[in-house]
Amino acid sequence: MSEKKATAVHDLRSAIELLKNIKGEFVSTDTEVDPHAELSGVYRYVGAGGTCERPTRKGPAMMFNNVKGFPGVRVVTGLMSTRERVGHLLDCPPEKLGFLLKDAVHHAVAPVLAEQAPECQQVVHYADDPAFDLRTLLPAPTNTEEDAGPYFTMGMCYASDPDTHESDITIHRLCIQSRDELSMWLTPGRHIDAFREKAEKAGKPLPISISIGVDPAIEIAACFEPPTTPLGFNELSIAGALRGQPVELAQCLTINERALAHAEIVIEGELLPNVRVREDQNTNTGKAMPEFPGYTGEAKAALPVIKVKAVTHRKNPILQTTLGPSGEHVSMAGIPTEASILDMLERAMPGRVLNVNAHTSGGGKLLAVLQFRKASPVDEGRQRQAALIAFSAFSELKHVILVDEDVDIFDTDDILWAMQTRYQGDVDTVFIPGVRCHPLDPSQIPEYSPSISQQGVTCKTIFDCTVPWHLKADFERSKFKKVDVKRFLPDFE
Ligand SMILES: [Mn+2]
Repeated sequence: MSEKKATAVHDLRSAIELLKNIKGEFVSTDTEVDPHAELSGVYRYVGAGGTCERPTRKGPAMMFNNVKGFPGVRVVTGLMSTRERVGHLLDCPPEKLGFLLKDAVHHAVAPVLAEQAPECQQVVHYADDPAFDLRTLLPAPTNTEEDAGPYFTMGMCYASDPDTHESDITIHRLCIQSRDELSMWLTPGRHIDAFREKAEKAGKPLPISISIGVDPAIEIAACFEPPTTPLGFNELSIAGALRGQPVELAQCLTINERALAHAEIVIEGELLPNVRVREDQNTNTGKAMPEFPGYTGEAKAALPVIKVKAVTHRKNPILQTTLGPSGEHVSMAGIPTEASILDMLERAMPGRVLNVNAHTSGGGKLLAVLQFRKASPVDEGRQRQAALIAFSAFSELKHVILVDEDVDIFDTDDILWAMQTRYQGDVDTVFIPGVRCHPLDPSQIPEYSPSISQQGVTCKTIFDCTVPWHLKADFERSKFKKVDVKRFLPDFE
């Protein structure tokens, strides 16, 4: 589907090269940009999309070649901010990406230690050097004027169970707190938090590496969650399956942990036991950074701290970043969500659910649209069972919209058409109140609804926009003649 094969992609630079060869997928600027609020402000207009404040749009990935105060470090953002671009990067039709990832989970290829000297260690900065300062070394963007500080938003955090040595990779929000400290927010239940708690109970620090700027296959694989990837499942093995070759790791220089050998930048550090910081201690803004639901998250009062021991990087490194509410989050969170739902549904009721879209409006987490084919009278009602299974496959899902096989689930107009003509609110809405969901949805608070006992609890809801089986004949779409448009417009695609 692309002029250059995505299988040649093995790191950030080869991914960027691929995009440069596809019309409309990549732009860059040499104009100086301030990483404080300006860089994200620019990309909001250029290509963020997603749940960002309007005006925004679906647009190209963007490289900033001239970052104010940071000569020698470029910043790239929006690499995966459209589903079409992810399709190019993984060499897969956009509507089939969920299936691609589902299959990759079942063909896991474990990572290996790189044989050559790792590219990510071409340049080394040790934190015990008095001149070391994260704040002047790396242009982590402050995404809006009211953020708690500069954030690494695309850090692949890699840590291991202190007892079993099983490893996990996840993306977490990391705020620079001082010359050698980062705060880390771990949503409850995340696997690295389980490792951290174990180490903390033993009074020990937990080694952690943060790899920034890697193959997009790794960035998407890192976003899988249980039950698809249970505790102990190294998500790097999914990236290995996607590329047909193992992800290469590098032994860190100052900690007993590994990092991604082809990363642009690696931060080595330790999660300290029994140390907490207030996320906005340096700015007192009360806010953290823009998050996937389209709102700026509140600064947390007490977060674990990473004491940084070294930063290593490639020559002329590229710092990769993302906007929390952008379409990039939808790709990274949503496509693994689709894979998880498809996987469980295929085992539970093969052939009924044709496809799933973890829709942009929910950041890839809150809303899933299921395309269901009723094949016989007893399939009536099974579409709602499919929705219940989707909630089980991905616990942060809040809403499921069910549509029939003749509705395009990647076309919001078509989804809403189904809701207008194949849905009656009083009989087609199923409420499941009092279920825990994702804490970043601001409506999930007791002040909002008497059925919400605590922040993060919600009313999960099924919107059944499928035609009841016995009425199917009354709901055929108008049948236009099938014609060859190229006879009339030769350039038509
Ligand atoms: Mn995990």
